[in-house]
This record gives sequence, C-alpha cells and structure tokens, in this order.
Amino acid sequence: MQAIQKIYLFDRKFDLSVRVILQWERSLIILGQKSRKTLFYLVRTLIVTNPYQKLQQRFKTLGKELTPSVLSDAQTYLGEWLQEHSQTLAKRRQLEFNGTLMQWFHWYLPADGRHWQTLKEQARELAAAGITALWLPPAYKGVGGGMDVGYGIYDLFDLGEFDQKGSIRTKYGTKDEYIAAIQIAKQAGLNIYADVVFNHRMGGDAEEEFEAIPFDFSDRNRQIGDIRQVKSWTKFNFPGRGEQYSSMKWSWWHFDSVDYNSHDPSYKAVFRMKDKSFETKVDLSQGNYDYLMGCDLDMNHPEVRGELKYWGEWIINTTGVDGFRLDAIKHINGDFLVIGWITWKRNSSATYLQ
Ligand SMILES: [Ca+2]
Ligand SMILES: [Ca+2]
Repeated sequence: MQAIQKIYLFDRKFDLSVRVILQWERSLIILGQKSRKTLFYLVRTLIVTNPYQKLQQRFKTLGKELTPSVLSDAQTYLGEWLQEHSQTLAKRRQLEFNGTLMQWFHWYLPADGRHWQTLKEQARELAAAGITALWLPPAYKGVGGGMDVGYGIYDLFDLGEFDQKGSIRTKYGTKDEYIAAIQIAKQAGLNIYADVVFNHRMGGDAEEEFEAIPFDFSDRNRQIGDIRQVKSWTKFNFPGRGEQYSSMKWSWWHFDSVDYNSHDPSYKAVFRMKDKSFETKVDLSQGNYDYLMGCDLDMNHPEVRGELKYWGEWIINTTGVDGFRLDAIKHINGDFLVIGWITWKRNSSATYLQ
C-alpha cells in the first residue's frame, strides 16, 4: 500500500498549476488546477473527517495572492498532511475522488497518423487542465489499414508495426509512437485506457467454406432457410506479421456467425455455423444480439478464450496501459467478460484494472 507518490508544483507559461498526485493501490489520482481557490476547493472535496479540516486551517493562514512562496507553503502543508494521513487516505476508495475521463479521439479525426504524436505533445496540458484519464481509440490494425478508426478490427497484435491492409501505421501512428505517447501521458499523471474490440473480426485473408444456417437479421431466433454451404472471409493468416507475438491463425470454427455468403451474395441473413449457437447473456435486441458485424467470435471456443486472455497480458506488458474500455459488450457473452476475461486480468496482471 502506497499513499503518496509525488506532489508537483510547476510553472507553465502564464499560470501556476498545483497538482497533487496520490498513488491509490496502483492507480494514480490527479487533482489539478490553476488557482489557490481551486486548490482549496479540490482539497475540500477530500474533506469528510477531521484530518482534512486541519489542512484547511493551515491553508487559511496563507496569503490571498498566488505567489511562489504561497505555493511553496501549500506544497509543504500538503506534503506533511499527506504523510500524516497516508493510512487513512489509502483506505478510501478511488472513486470518491471523481476523476475526469476524456475520450481522446472521435470518428472523424484526420487519418494522418499523427494522433499518438499529438498526445505526446498535449499530455501535460491535458493533465494540467484537470483531466485524469484518457480513453484512447483502438490501436490495432483494422480492415481499413491506415484509415480504419479501429473498430473494423483485423489483427489485435498489429499496433502499427506490420505491413498489413495496405499500411504499416494505423490511423493514429506506429506502435513505437503509441507506446511512447502512453509513457509520456503516464508521466504527466494521466491514466490510460485502451479500447478493446473483442466482438468481431473483419478483413479475413482468405475465404473458407463451411455449413451454416440462415437467420432473420431482425429476429435472430427465426430460421429463414435450410442449412447450406456458405463461403466467407473467415481465414485470418496475418501474412504481414507471421507468427510474431502469436502463432494463432483464425478459421471459421473460431467464429459462430457471419453475414456474407460468396455463393449467394445478394441473400441477406445472419449465417450461424452448423452445430453452433448464438451466445447467451447478450443484449436481446433482434431476439439475440450476439451478431453485430463481420466474423463474430465464438467465446465458447477454448482457443478463442485462450488467445484473448493471452492478448490481455501482452497488451499490458507491451504498452503499460492502466485499464480497458470494452467495446460492443452487449454483443458478447457477459460471462466471458465478467467471469472470464476481467477476472483473469485481475488475478494475473500486474496492472490494476478499473
Ligand atoms: Ca458477438
Ligand atoms: Ca459470438
């Protein structure tokens, strides 16, 4: 258990910023602002018991002007107070501090490969403005290569490192830039959340044939035709990456449904692989919302579960992210995420997940 990591006081151009950084278990909590008044407000948000009032009393003895000497005294007071009450603070829940998470991207960002670079440049400014955590976009290669927002996921292990889908970099930059940006952002005191797209895959490298049953797009419980031979882009060989980081190649049996049949492209249906079922514990829109798009992962397949678990460790160890934002969870078996993946991560990972 660690209570205090650092107290920062620094002068940025025309404003002075005070930032108090506590280490809460393994997560950073950042309180920051520009004025003494705001500093007092932030400290008051911590106040629920007498120890805080003692600190407040000491602040009241400071002058009205935000001078370097006042900041220096504030730093001293905070430092002493935090040391004195570190045990009490460490018992408090992080959520009581009401951090601010920023979605640090949007769909229509220019596909210029500069987003990670921009993060490096702006991380300190974001932290100084009071942002405590960033949700970053999916950082791996999508079917659209350097143009893909990231949700058309092709290869979880290609963070902008391999020549796949017409580009080495992703929409946001290269793997090296991504990792460097995360390091800089964490040094600035920001928590980093990676976007995790597990529900589907797109842009398969080859077509495969398999037997499947068509279901109504708007009612996934309604079979609309007989079992048939379906041909679809379900083979993922990752030729640009080879077997680096993972040797798993994906085939039709790692998925449970697709929406495209090359033998009859105009026939619209959700094709569920023979002998498979749609997953339970998903959103019940359309009768069963397991299928969303592309090749829908079969979370009951042991190789799929094993690979996603392995990737979770790999991405933490590779990038140092603090936690995850999980995409499309209403299309994924809740037991896989809550009982499976998240629990694995909590029990085995060196990083605390939110
Ligand atoms: Ca699904
Ligand atoms: Ca599925």
